[in-house]
Amino acid sequence: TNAGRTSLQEREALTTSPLNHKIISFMKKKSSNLCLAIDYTTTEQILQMVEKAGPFVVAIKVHSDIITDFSESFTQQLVQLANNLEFIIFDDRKFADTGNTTKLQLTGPFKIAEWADVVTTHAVQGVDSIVPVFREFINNPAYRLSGVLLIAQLSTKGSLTNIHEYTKKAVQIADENRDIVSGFITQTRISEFSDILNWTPGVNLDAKNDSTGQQWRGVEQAIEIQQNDIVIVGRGVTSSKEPIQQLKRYRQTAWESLTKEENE
Ligand code: 6AU
Repeated sequence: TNAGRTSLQEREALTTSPLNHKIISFMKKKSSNLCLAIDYTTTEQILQMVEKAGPFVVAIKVHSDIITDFSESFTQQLVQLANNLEFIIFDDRKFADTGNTTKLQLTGPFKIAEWADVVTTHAVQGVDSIVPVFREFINNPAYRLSGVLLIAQLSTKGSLTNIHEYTKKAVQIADENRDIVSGFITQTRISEFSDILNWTPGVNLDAKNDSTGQQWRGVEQAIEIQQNDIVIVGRGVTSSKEPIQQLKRYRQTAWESLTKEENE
């Protein structure tokens, strides 16, 4: 059930993050709480999928470091599509190093801070190596980067984020820095602050796991029971023979789950 869930309207009123305002406006406009993870390795494959999928999602997630022909022309086209089709660009870089190294990675050959709206960071390196670095980029209008998603829980089997107080400590970093941490990567809702959005990977309607540690569950579990906001779907769509048909199926199921209580 969705009992206790803060409605999208309430969240919109609570959040001060311009990024979350943008995301929530896309959610309402598109009736979608879906982020598509496109883990293809060529720019042509990715851009073709983005053109078709863009209208149905609020975010497109890529891994810039798996793209074999990554180029500035690719990110220019991606930005243009994001502006036209109204989705946010998410580079799932998972930073986890000293603040200085993170800074160099954000501006390095991929120039991530210039084209990504949001990136992921681990919490393992500690608050002082995360917050000041991202704040510098996010507050600088020369960069597109406008928020960070903190990894509080991983979807993988045996993940060490389950150990002791790891998640609790990660949540504390986010709660105290909500001007830059706009969301979590998590399996279940973990913060009392309703302005932080909960993005959840590990969703597949037809399979339970892959051969390398990924664990999937359905949309009802992820949204209604575990109280997440945004579903991140990858291979459930991208490995399918009819990806856009599947995308529409995930979008409808996820949106119905999110808005169930409001519609009852
Ligand atoms: O549905 P899949 O397994 O094909 O794709 C899931 C996507 C992949 C992962 O790199 C990513 O989500 N992911 C993350 C993220 C988003 O940070 C964290 C996690 O715990 N599990 C996970 O699968 O692109």
